[in-house]
Amino acid sequence: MKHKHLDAFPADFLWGSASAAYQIEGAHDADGKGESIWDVFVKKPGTTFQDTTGDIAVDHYHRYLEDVALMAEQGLKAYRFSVSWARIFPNGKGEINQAGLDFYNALIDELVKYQIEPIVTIYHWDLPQALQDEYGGFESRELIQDFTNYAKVLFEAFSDRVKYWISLNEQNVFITHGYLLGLHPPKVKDLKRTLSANHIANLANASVIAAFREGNYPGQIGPSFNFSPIYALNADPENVLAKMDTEELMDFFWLDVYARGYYPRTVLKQLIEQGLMTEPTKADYALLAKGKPDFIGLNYYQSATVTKNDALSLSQEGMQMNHSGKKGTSRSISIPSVSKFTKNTYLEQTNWDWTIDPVGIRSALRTIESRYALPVLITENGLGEYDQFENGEIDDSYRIDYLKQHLKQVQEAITDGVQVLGYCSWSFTDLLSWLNGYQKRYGFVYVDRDETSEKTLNRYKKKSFYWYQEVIATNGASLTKKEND
Ligand code: BGP
Repeated sequence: MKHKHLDAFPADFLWGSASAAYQIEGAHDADGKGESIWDVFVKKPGTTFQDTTGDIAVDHYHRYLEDVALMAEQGLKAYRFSVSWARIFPNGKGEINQAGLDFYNALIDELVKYQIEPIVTIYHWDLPQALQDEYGGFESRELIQDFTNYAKVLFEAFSDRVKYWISLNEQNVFITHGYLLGLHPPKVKDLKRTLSANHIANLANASVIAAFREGNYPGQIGPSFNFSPIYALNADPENVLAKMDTEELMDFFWLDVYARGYYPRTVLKQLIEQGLMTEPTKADYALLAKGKPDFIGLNYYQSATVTKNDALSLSQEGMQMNHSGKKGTSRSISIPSVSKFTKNTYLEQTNWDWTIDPVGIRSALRTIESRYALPVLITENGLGEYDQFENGEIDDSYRIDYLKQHLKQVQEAITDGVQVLGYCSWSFTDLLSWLNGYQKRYGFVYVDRDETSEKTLNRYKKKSFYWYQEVIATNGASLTKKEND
């Protein structure tokens, strides 16, 4: 729909930015921290772009005061970060490492000092290696209790100052990349194991939310989901059906469980018939019912477009992801008997072949509203690009354009009637892009390092830093201001 006038952003809108522990902190073995599955995984040659690791990352662990001062200078209202489980419990459970709690307490205090709302992600992919070794991590139900105990420690320690919690970050990504595609730890490629680990992750997510409710902690909690709206290439009814099948499989397979407590029936039926899943038990359904979130965290980067696929098996060519930043080197996968992913000729792509689709964020917001009627906290959205540091300046006008187009669509969605609590860009400083090294930059703040050297790790404000500063100061009014006003 078209609006004559756009609603203003709510007065308490959380203008934020986001990060994750492994991607920024460094200090991988400092002050009693245990190893995570990422600490171990990245050391195997050939797993990441140019064998980059987060051992030092952008050294946020030692520079958080400087980073938070920059956030305050920009005027951020919220900062989303994750806690490294292995800093709190070096072995995943058992004895607490007080130094780990001290670090996050100090970070939270510093944010609160500047009236920046801390948004804490409890799990952003860095499982303690000890739990992977002991019982296979997400493949064992033992994980549910250990994850809940860890979360409770965070609730007890931080809920006097933290009002927004993210339970799991992108379960759909860490499970599919870790157990189906073999791209993330534990590097498994097995559909049945994927579905089993995924079910356990669902139960762990619900258990943590239930514990939050039982503890009567103030504030709100929900998972962050990597949501790609799915489009049919055209109005061929077979393609439209392929779109429905694909979104049930790729989006509602997770979102329905979070918000409704059960899997989409059509997907579950097929998986049970193929012997890939069993019907969850009554006890599992009871736990899932207790795990309803207060909001959905939306991580939005791109949409996807599909056509029907009559082929019953995977094509020999297989999927290929672009981790090098050489445009056009990715090859998308097809889902046997469901759909084939195809290029959307209306949309441009980044150098890493990610489709740029601002309207897609409005579609994602609208879908969450119409299907679940839950508020949304946008927990990630941003552009990974090469940045040039020239004469002490970084002109990232392309990032400004990307963020501006997306934020305008967020405002359209608010005007449509979607409840949007806030918007966190990805990311505040440049950081390690899991499999893509340091050259794929996302930040408002440039960090002087690359794949081969930590260099100075000095921070420099990009053009987008000042642009977002104005967006926040005007509560979004600058987004729709005429260029020559
Ligand atoms: C999301 C993750 C983030 C971040 C982002 C960008 O999936 O939650 O941690 O990495 O994507 O992705 P990438 O670093 O692969 O470009």
